Amino acid sequence: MAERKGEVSRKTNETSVSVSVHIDGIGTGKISTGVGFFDHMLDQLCRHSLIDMDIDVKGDLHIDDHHTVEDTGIALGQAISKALGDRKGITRYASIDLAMDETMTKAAIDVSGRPFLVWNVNFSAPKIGTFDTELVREFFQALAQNAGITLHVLNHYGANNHHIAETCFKAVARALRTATEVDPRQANRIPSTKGTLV
Ligand SMILES: [Mn+2]
Repeated sequence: MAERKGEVSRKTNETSVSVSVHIDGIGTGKISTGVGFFDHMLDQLCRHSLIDMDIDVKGDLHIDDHHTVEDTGIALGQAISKALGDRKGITRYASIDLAMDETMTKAAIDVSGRPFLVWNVNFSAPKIGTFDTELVREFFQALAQNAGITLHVLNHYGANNHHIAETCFKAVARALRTATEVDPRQANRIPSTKGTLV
């Protein structure tokens, strides 16, 4: 199997984003978006998916974090889709209920080629520090759309908004890890009766 790596550079009037990923990595990389809390969340995504990620973003943070977060999701999704290629051999489906202190969040993924986000997560405050909590959904919407994955995220319960956000990233990371891993029982086959996942 060819190395599952993908690179994307995307430049607009609002942001300049470069992303490279290696699906079969060990969860290391250099992540810098200029938004501290978002870097912390992307570090979780990288570490727990075991997908190596280098992410460098220069965005119009003098306006707010919105364009930076959304465009990172777009470029990261595109890089993952490129790295997966024809998606041959992947496990395809995965889900996890992820606990962190008082919070529990489910992520369920189908690496289907069909972009879809179901988002059932509510925050009790508009901000975590200076970060807008509504941007968590914006990120995953952009990621699902551009990676070509069906993604459901459900927060069962939780009190602390930092924990609620962090469990979303960690749960998606763990589900993405399993769903994109090669299944040795069907390593040379597209996991679809239709014969294609792109
Ligand atoms: Mn944290």
